[in-house]
Amino acid sequence: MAQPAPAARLRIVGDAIPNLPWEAKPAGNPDVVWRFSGNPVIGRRPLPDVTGIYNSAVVPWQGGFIGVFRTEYVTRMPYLHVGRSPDGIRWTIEPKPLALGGGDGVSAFEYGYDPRVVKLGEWYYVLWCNGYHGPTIGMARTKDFVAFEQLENAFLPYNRNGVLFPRKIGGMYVMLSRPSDTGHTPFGDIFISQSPDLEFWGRHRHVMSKGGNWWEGVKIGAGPAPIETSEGWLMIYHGVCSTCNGFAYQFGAALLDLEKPWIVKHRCDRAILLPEAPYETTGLVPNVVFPVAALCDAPSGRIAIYYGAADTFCALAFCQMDELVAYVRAHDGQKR
Ligand code: BMA
Repeated sequence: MAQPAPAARLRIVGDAIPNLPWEAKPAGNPDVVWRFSGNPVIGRRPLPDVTGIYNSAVVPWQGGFIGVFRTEYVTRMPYLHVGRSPDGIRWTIEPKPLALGGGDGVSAFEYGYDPRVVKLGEWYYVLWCNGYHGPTIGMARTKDFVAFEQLENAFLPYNRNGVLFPRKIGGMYVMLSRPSDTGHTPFGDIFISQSPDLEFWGRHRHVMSKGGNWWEGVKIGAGPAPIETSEGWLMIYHGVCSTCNGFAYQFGAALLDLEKPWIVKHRCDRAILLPEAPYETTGLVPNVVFPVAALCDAPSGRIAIYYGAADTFCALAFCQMDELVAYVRAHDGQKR
């Protein structure tokens, strides 16, 4: 199969994050994504009555970092807590869940997990898997990470992995998601929807199917907010396969068309991070790496990926944008 021509000089749209948590790739490491040597950044039993904090979203904030963290209690119910860090590595997590106000109360909050945080204009939008007669996509917005105004749920149940693009496209807000059912089932393609106002969503289109490759044969779900580059939107996602010991989760990567992001330009045929480290293979759910946030220092192309490990820990991995984009193009399996 003919390989695409090498990318011209890559342009990344985004801010500078000079204090991005970062560690250079260890000499001799052949992989395109590498782990932080200080992992996990949040370990077991981080708060009283909490089994673990994982699958959590981080953004730069006032010279440091802030985030919304999936905090799982000893009841095994997940809630959302705000956390703060001077360096993106040492975290102080608030002991109580964030308080949602606003709305008419109908969207409710039964439980919340797998948050994403996206800055769009003056607001930080928080999306999460919201318990509302089954999982759907909950949304709130904040300017200060103290007061959170809850918005309407984006979709009917059941849906997971709601991920907002960091800018409007064609004048519309755009969200990736995975229509689902009530359980952990083989039901899992990525779709895209558009909205003029972040309340009414339509123009639902298919983006990518599960099963492009064995490692993502069961389901796929969008991870961090896509990053805009001259080669398209970089979408890091999770791909799930079935083993004789249950599901295993790994990272995948694809490039979506800039103006029509339901068109997949390139899709990497192999996983870019697999569960291998002890904190990824041992925990409440073994063999899970689940990417949730990717901070990119646009001038240097350095990317720090926050991911959940084994449904127990928060961990960090790194990659370099130009290297990752070249890797995705070089290993495009042509599956969509
Ligand atoms: C998914 C979600 C994630 C979790 C993963 C592995 O369905 O519940 O939060 O990390 O399963 O258990």
